[in-house]
Amino acid sequence: MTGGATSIGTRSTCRPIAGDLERPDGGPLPGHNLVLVGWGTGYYPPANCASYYYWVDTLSDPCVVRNWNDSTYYQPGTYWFLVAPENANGPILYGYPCPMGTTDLGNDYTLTMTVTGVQCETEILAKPVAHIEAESNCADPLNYVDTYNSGCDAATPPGPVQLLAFDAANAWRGQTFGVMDPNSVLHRDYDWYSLTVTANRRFKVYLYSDFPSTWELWPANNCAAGPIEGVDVPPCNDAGVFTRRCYPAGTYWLRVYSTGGAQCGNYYYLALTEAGACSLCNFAPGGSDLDDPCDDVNDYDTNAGCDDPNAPPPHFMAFNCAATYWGRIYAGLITGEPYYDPDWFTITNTNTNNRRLRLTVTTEFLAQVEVYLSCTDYNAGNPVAGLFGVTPLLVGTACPNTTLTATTGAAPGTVFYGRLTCIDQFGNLMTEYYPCAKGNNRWKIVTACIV
Ligand SMILES: [Ca+2]
Ligand SMILES: [Ca+2]
Ligand SMILES: [Ca+2]
Ligand SMILES: [Ca+2]
Repeated sequence: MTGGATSIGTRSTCRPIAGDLERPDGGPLPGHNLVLVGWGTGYYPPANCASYYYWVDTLSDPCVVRNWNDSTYYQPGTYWFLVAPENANGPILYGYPCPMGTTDLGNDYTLTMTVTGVQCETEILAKPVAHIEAESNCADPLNYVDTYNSGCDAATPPGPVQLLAFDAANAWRGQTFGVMDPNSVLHRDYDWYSLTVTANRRFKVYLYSDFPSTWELWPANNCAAGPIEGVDVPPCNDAGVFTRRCYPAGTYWLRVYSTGGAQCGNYYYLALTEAGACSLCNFAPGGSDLDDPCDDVNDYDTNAGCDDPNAPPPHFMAFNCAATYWGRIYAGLITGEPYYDPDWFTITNTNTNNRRLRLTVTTEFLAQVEVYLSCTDYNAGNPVAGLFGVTPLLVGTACPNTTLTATTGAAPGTVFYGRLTCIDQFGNLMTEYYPCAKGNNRWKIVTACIV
C-alpha cells in the first residue's frame, strides 16, 4: 500500500463464481457476511487466515457505494483482500453468470482504496532527550537476545532495566521492532524502565512513537505479578496519557513495546510528565451486592444484555427506580483471546407520571455508561439523550465517578436498558488489564427517577 487513492479492484477476468470464492490460502471461507475481506502478511495483522485476524468484513448492496474506514495502522507489508458475492444470508453461488455473448447480467464492480500515511519520525527525532537507548537489534531481529533492558522479558528474568526519571528533561529516545517470522509469530523488542514516586502520584506516560505502541506499569522486581495497568497508544500521539491509577510511593517498572508489527529501528520518545498528588480509590460498596460473578475463566455472563442474546437468561439485571447496586466487570484474556464483561441492567419507570432517569456511577476503573430504550436503539447507536457518558480520569480523582441525567421525561412504564463497560484513556473498550484476580473492577450505580 502507498498513500493516496488507488483503484485496486475491477473485474478484469470473468471466471465462474465458485472459482472466485477462495481465500488466498485456499482455506474455507468465513461463515458470515462479506463482500470485502482482508488478510495481511509480513506485519500485523499477521499472515493468518483465522477469523480472528480479519480486519475487513463489510457487505454492500448492488449499486450502493459503501464506504468503510479502518483505524488499524498498517506497517509496510503485503495485505490480501477478497471480494465475493454475498448477501445477508451468506455466499451467493448462483445468479451472476459471466457475460453470455452480448448479454451481460451484471457482475462488474469497482473498488477504490485510499491510504492515509502516518509518519512522525522526523518530529520524534527533533525532540530533545537526555538518554538515547543504546540497543542495536536490527542485524537479526528474529534471534535477538536482549541483555540491555530486557526486564521481565529476559531469558532469565529479571534482566536489566533503565532508569526513567520524571519530567521531559529526562526523556529517552528508544528504538524497537515487531517482526513476524515465517510461522506468523511476532518477535518484539521489549524495553523496560524503572521509575520511583515518593508519595501518592498520578502522572502522564508520554509515549510518542512512529508505530502503534503499548506501555504497561508493573510492580518493580516482581515479574510474576504481571502488569498493574497498560494502554495501547496510537502512532504519532504527541501527548502524554495519565495513568488510570493513583500510585502509592514506591518503585515501578514500565514496559514499552510495539502493539503490532514495527519496522526494525522505529523510534519512540518516552517521558514521564505532569506528576500530581492524588488520592487512592478506596471504593465503598453500598446497596445491593448483585449476583454478578467475575468469571474470566468461562465467561459466564447472566447480564450480557443486548451484547449477547445467547448468554444465559435473564440477560439484564433488574434495577429499581431509587436504589443502589454494585457489581464487577472484567477485561482480560480467556485462553489467549480478548474478552470483556458488559453489564446490562433495566429500570422501569413505575411512577404514574413522566420521569427522567438519573444515574450516579462510581467505579474503580474508567467506565462508559449508556442507556437505550431498546436493543435496536443500542445497535443503531441511539442512546437516550443525556444518558451517555464516562467516568472521567482527573489527576486528583479518588474513584472515577459521574452523574448522568436524561434531558426529557419518559412516560410511565418506559423500560430503560443500561450498559456499563470498561474503557481506556482513549475511550476504547478494554479487553485487557482487568482480570478478576487483580480486583479494581467494582462499580456502583445509584438510580433515581426524577421529575
Ligand atoms: Ca529497544
Ligand atoms: Ca529491549
Ligand atoms: Ca459483571
Ligand atoms: Ca456482564
